[in-house]
Amino acid sequence: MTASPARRTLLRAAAAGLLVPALPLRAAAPLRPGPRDALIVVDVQNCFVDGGTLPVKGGAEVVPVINRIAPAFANIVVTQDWHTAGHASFASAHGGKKPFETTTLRYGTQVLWPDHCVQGTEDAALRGDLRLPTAQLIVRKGFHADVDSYSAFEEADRRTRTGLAGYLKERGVTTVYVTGLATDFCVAWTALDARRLGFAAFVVEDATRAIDLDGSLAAAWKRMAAAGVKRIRSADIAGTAS
Ligand code: VGL
Ligand code: ZN
Repeated sequence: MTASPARRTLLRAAAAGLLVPALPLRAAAPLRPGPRDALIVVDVQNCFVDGGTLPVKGGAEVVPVINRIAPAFANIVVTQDWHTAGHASFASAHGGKKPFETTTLRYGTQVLWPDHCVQGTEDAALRGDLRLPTAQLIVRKGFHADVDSYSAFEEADRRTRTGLAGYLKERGVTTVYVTGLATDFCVAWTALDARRLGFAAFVVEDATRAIDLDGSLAAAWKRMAAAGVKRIRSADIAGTAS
């Protein structure tokens, strides 16, 4: 049987790769974290949820998602934003400046924030409903009075390391799954530094929420995509469906 002209056109288009199936033929294989994978839970603290000093919209909603995926990971690292009182990232430390304005510090442009996550306060405590009994390390960051640190790996001066890369490498970790708050600041900087320091990096989108200052969320996703950070959802991780 010879193909009709219409069918021939269709076959040619298919051969040229012009026909995109309406639905994916199958879902991507589920991700199965193993001994070389680590979950990083960024800044899930009272300060970043409603009632805290720098609340991220929907911030508390990441907790059940993180609790659900955590049992899939043999390695879990938690971070805590941990500022001195009067920290250089606080607007209140710069006469005349208001939160969410910027200033120039020794190392470059710094967004100024409300006073938040001050060391030892209840505001800086991890959320009480986080269930991470197998977490092995808490990295505190932003504790140098004159340097901020969004990233869990390196402070904003881009010189001072937290030691996390060495810790992970020494333990054979090659891939990090980043979750927590906020997508466009501490999560993004952590994922970008992970890539720069030689790790594969996933961001679990539904386990994050953003501040989104002047388009910062879209900009962060763009930078992450360019750096090879993969954007996934918790349901992509095997055995963690809600
Ligand atoms: C963060 C702003 C200031 C964050 C921390 O955890 O994303 N954002 N400090
Ligand atoms: Zn901070």
